[in-house]
Amino acid sequence: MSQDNKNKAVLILIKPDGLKKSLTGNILTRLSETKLEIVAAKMVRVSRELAEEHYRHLRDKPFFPELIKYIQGELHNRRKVMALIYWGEDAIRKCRAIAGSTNPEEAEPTTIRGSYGRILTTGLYENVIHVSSDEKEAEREIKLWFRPDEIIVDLYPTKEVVEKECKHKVWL
Ligand code: DAT
Ligand code: MG
Repeated sequence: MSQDNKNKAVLILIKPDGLKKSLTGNILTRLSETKLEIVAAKMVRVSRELAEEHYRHLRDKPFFPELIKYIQGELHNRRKVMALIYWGEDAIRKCRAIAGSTNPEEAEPTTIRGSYGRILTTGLYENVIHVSSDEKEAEREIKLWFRPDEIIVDLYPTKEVVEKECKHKVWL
């Protein structure tokens, strides 16, 4: 199963600036041009741990502390992101093409980042969405943001565990 999924899954995050600017519909419409399938979606309140793990490859960069604040919504007073998994042939390349370059000033004007991104006076790129950069990162990020039962297809191998005395909420 997982081999069939090679290069097929990608994590998308609509970042707090995208939500604040009411761009959700717009972004989903742009991404629908890819003809990929949405196989998971949710709103997430991003913890510091999740933020730091997600951006761990950038932890030595001078902009890292601000990047963590950004993805946690502290720069936009919107403490949430929308997380989605798109699935289908060549998903990463297709989504990154529509997202545009990391630097919004260098991104093609017709891309999502080129249209809606900006550079803060501090130098941080405020670029509206996250798209996994390659297959390895996609797998790492998807496993970080989603549990297997939140995804409607089997992307990666799973195992069953029985958790005893694990407290969780159920509907009253
Ligand atoms: P991408 O999001 O295109 O995969 P990345 O993983 O290298 O790019 O960086 C993650 C985020 O960090 C990026 O979306 C915006 C910010 N960022 C990256 N490089 C930056 C830089 N040189 N200056 C300011 N912000 C940067
Ligand atoms: Mg990246």
